[in-house]
Amino acid sequence: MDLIIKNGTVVTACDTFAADIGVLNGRISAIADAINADSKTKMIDASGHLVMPGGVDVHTHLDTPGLLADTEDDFLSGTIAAAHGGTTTIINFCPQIKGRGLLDSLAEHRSRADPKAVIDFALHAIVSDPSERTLAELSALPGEGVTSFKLFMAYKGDTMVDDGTLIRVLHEARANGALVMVHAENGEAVEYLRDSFAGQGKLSPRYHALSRPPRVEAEATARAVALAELVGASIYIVHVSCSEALEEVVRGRQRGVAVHAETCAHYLHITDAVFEAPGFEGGKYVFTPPPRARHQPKIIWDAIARGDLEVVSSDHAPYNFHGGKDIGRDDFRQIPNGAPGIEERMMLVWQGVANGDLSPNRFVDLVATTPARIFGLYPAKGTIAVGGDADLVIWNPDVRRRLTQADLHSAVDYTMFEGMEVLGAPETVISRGDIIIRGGVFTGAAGRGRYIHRGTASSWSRPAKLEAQRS
Ligand code: DUC
Ligand code: ZN
Ligand code: ZN
Repeated sequence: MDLIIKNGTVVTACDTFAADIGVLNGRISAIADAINADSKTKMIDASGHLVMPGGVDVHTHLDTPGLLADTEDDFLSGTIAAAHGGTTTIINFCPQIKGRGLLDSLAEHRSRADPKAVIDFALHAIVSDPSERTLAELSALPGEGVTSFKLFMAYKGDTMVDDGTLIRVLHEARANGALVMVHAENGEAVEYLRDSFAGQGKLSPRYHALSRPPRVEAEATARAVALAELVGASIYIVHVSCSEALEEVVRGRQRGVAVHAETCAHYLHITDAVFEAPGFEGGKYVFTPPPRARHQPKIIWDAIARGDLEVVSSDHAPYNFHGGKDIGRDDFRQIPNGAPGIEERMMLVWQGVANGDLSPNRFVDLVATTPARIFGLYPAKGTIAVGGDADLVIWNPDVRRRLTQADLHSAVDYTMFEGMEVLGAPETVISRGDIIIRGGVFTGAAGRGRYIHRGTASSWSRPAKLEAQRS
């Protein structure tokens, strides 16, 4: 064996047990009471620690050009930051380059990622220019390992698509075994509210939130679910932030629609109280959907504990505060939309375990197993099983850490969690058998991360009887 992790407590989405883990050629080759090393085998003593699957973050925006600014992290700084946080796989959104096709955009994005990524990565295709030519390319994407297509129901005049496009893409996705992901906000309603606040001279960051209230998210969520139902397709709602949208997800499932739904770590901790800070501080928290009212995080915590929300991702969209967000100091409409969190994500969700709201197994399910299953990465990723990739995080549940930008590894110049004390943090991170983080030090190399050719969803799908009725 190349590596043995001894004396740890193994935690998967279902089980917790004491075992040693043996690694050979990048894969888990043994899980047993006691595995003995020979003199050439590397050993890690995980006594007093938890050994969990490396995190799977299925919602990141590395190396992404934007209308107002480009994201700060490329695949090097972004994946190093992910690794420091315990994440060993990401799925990044591949933007459709204006005037170019999906396959072409994919090749371009790959060429930027391949030489830099330090952990394994896959891609989702954003469909923002739904010409006939673009739509004709959808069926070719699964052959490239891209089995999920993302559409925006907001951002009028930019990436927003109409219902007709959403229906066509759902149809193509169903035909090709792919999954449609939607940013669910009613873009027309957002435009109306933004214009009306701007017309009254209301231009500070809090109006970003006030122009995107929960009903805007809930209406689009209900519509997306209804359209998926009509087409007989599965759908994945990204970044659910509030009870109103959550209710629409649950209602759809009760009707038998195959609705997957994620939330993001910031909705568990950040509320619209951030807009009470003086000056332009609120600009740091301009992400979409926006920070919600103070009663909402508890609802989101309960939903991830119950399983109504199945995945917690980061939606890492890193724009600098200085020279980025502050372009919109005098007008919230000019603030680049998104925030960093790729490194903080797992520690933020672990606080639910620290507080007794989540079991360690539920934590693993939310941050690794279910995302891997929904997006066709399982069982190579997302669990600890013989034959799976040796992507592991050795977690110290007893360490206390104060989050601060100076200790984090994204290229962005702030964290939304500055000064927050967390209990529990990753100590050693292993990717395909390579120790890439040890004692807070990155020991991997640029370009060692591999592109993952994804399969289709391996989680629950439509019940066979319902499927038969519709075809
Ligand atoms: N939606 C995302 O998913 N990410 C960044 C910005 C946005 O609106
Ligand atoms: Zn979005
Ligand atoms: Zn996003």
